[in-house]
Amino acid sequence: MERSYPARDNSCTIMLNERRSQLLYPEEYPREDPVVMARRLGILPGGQWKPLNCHPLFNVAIILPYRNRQTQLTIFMSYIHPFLQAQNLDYRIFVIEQSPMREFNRAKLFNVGYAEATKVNDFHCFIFQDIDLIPQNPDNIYACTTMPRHMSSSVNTFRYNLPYTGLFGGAIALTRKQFERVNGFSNVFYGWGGEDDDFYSRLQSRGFQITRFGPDIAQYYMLTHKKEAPSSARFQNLENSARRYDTDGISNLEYRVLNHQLRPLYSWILADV
Ligand code: NGS
Repeated sequence: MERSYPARDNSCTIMLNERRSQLLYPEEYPREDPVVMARRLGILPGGQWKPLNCHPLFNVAIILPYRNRQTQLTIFMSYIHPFLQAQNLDYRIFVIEQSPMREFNRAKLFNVGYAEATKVNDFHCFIFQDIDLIPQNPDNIYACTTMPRHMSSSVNTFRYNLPYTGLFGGAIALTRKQFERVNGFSNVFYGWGGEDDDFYSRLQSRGFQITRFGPDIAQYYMLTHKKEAPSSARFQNLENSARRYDTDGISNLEYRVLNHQLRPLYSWILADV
């Protein structure tokens, strides 16, 4: 059964439908050769798409930090494009891969994604998310709201419960303005954990309230992987995080782009951070 909201002008409508049951097991989602899939779905090089028969209401950059998770990346891409197209968004997907050697820095890769995306388009909205998280409900719109939104508040690995109120990890949506207002993410969180808590306290310090959709809409399926060992520096970084809000973030972001390619399903950027 399909429902849609009427458009007064030629703005795109957002189709809401009942496809949930088909989407429950993303690991079994049919995978296709990327070139064939891009051609079939009309995706432009670099993973860009927009509806052609109406004016899209949202212009969104999806930023995915990445290292060494090829299978997850493949599953994510084959799943997410049809999902986003059903929402009639104008979107582009950026995969920001961290070069080897240093520990993974998820937050800094988000900052790099923001900086690189901003160079190529005036995106209104940014989704920052992990590639192991698959949105299960097609009504979970990949666009921005007036408040920063925690999108993945209901994940199967937590039995679809929110573990703590201040959790702002997994998948989040912020307008460019909201993101810039808090100076982006901290750059100092190398290794697992804490960077999302730091980001949440940045938002609070600037008076932002966050929002979440209901748990039925915010459902995600987490692709299985080995759990990382938490970083020992994370608590110390969190302790003095307030001192760094203005000086540590997109304001002092330094990195080198080692390589970049417009791949069929996403823009790939290899960065040394
Ligand atoms: C907290 C971490 C967050 C993390 C959250 C959920 O403990 O970075 O767990 O992690 N904070 C610290 O370590 C200070 S999860 O269970 O999803 O892997 O996002």
